[in-house]
Amino acid sequence: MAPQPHILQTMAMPPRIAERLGDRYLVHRLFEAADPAALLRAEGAAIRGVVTMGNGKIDAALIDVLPHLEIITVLGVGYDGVDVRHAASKGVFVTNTPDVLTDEVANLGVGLVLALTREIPKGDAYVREGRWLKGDMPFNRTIVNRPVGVVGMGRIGRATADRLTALGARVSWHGPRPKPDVPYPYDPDIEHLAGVVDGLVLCCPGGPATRHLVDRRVLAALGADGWIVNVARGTVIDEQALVEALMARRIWGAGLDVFEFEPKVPPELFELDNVVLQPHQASATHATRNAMADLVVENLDLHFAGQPLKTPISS
Ligand code: 8YV
Repeated sequence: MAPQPHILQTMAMPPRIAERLGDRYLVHRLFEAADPAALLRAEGAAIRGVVTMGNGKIDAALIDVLPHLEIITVLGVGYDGVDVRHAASKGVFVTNTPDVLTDEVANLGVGLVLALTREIPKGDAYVREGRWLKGDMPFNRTIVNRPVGVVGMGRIGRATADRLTALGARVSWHGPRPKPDVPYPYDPDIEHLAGVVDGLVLCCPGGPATRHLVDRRVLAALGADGWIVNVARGTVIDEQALVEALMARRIWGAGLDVFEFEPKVPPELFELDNVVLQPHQASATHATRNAMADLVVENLDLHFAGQPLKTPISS
């Protein structure tokens, strides 16, 4: 029998991963190691595969202490934590989990748009606290027939745009380049887009190319009636600028599933009634996380069987 390939699991993950990796792999759990550096010294040369999460950091230094590494698998569609170029330079494959989470992430994004504009958490508190007995809750905002901007028109952006359209919004979008198959109007300038829509929904990849894409200028263009929803990466927004704009009511509200320094969330946000917060939950349903785990395992199995990968990332 061929020896079991050694796999390094860098972060805590749903039990499905451990169950599915079963007895075919020898899994080393870096996140549980009392001395991670000692684990890497002892086992580094044996490791052939890495399993990490979308927000997991696999940098050049880690890749370099794993001289026989062949594949990095990311449980997530975003792989901004992985130094893909360095991996490629060492002949290491990288895979992610696209498609299986698209609908789920788009659903949460649209859920945040509705929770924010229709003030669902506020309404819940209004009922629980008995305030309804004293009078009706004030009216809230609509997206029906209103302009909404989607930033990033990959799979998740497109699914989000389609859902917003079904709900009655008039969608236009921004990304690095126009796409001929997208039926929504394209705006090459995010600051301009922010100035003509009620709100922006961020669905783009993270990483250096989109770091602080939403900066003070974009927030100023959104204006005091504008809102923003982020299911992309916390790094896409200048978080400090966002907090200041929300506190000063220079923008109307924000629905945030992701943050710049997760799981740390700026405490100022906890005091604000114009934000809806989520702990990076967009793909986190049982069914979708199981499908993501299965895709990670499928890619590993294919690789170690000498077959082409199902969802490779090309750097
Ligand atoms: C997960 C994500 O929260 O897919 C992504 O890029 O951010 C989320 O689906 C994360 O990857 C945990 O695995």
